[in-house]
Amino acid sequence: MENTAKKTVLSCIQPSGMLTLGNYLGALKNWINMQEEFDCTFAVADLHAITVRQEPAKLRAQIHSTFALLLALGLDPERSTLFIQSHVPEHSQLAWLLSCYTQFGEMSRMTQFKDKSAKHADNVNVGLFAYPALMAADILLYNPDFVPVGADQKQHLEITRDIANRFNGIYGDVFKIPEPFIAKTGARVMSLQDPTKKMSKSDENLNSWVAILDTPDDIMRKFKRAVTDSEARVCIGEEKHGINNLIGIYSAITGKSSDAITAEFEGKGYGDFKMAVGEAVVEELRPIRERYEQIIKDKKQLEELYKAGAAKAERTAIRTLSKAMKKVGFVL
Ligand code: ATP
Ligand code: LTN
Repeated sequence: MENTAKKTVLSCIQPSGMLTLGNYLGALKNWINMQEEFDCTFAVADLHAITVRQEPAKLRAQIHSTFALLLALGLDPERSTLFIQSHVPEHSQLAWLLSCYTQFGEMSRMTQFKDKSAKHADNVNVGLFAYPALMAADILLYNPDFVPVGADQKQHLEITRDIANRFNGIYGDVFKIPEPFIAKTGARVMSLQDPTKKMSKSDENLNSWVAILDTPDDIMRKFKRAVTDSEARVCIGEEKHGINNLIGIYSAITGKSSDAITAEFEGKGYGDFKMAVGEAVVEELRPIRERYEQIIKDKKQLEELYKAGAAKAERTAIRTLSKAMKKVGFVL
């Protein structure tokens, strides 16, 4: 039974490629922990993914695989609501409403829009610009208390709060004002090849990032090749970006402090340390990959789960959308 006393959580992830160790440590691992304490709703944000050009067959496969991965990670469809964004049309409908309460000027300040329009200069479409209104709709439909995201999404959370406050200011209390929830550990995993940049699945250097579904051999090879420095001492240091990053990853997985890690590798070389980090990552990801391989095989079961998830999500979404539409003056 649903426990109405529990605080609520909502988050989404785009199906825009292979999810990385950065996505896992920065976002997804938190989702799993939050299931214990909160009433959670998580979605695959496929509508957001088409703000950059996607190949249809590939997009379809990625939506399936991202949903399967959420299950493999341990998100439980009995306990949490798991669905695919485009299956709940209220997201697009509320996004349109909210876009009429969002100013061109405030939208123009979004740094993700600036970054992505520079990266995709041949396709600076209106959807890419209006992206935060859709994200605000994703959130406000479910009245969550908390929205767990990586640090890069904070600005989108702030605009969501501004839009909600503006709407409530005109029409009364329609939307709950959500709080961002940003993890302390693993919030920023860096590239293994250039540890001054964040680990990103869109990085062309395949050795720079680890996919959650990489094989143990691939993971070990990438860690063995990870860029470090010439000091050969495993400790945090201002200029030791590579080692700092490896310590951060090892710490996020094992729960050990950086001092404990330094003590553990005293007198040992970087080679040993890289092997240990690689092995810790392999063991952390192994059960996820094994479960994923089972889950992705059963398309029928997957379909049943995402359909049931959408039906459950839509019950809440319809309620919020109707309330907002009524307030604006639509005939329902
Ligand atoms: P890209 O790497 O293609 O720029 P992305 O992985 O940053 O995309 P999303 O898939 O939208 O973009 O990210 C999903 C979540 O993972 C977000 O909450 C984001 O903050 C988090 N995240 C992404 N990369 C990292 C990273 N290197 N370290 C920590 N968290 C990350
Ligand atoms: N923009 C987010 C993905 C996203 C999201 C959301 C996150 C879409 N809708 C609603 C939290 C809540 C991203 O790029 N990580």
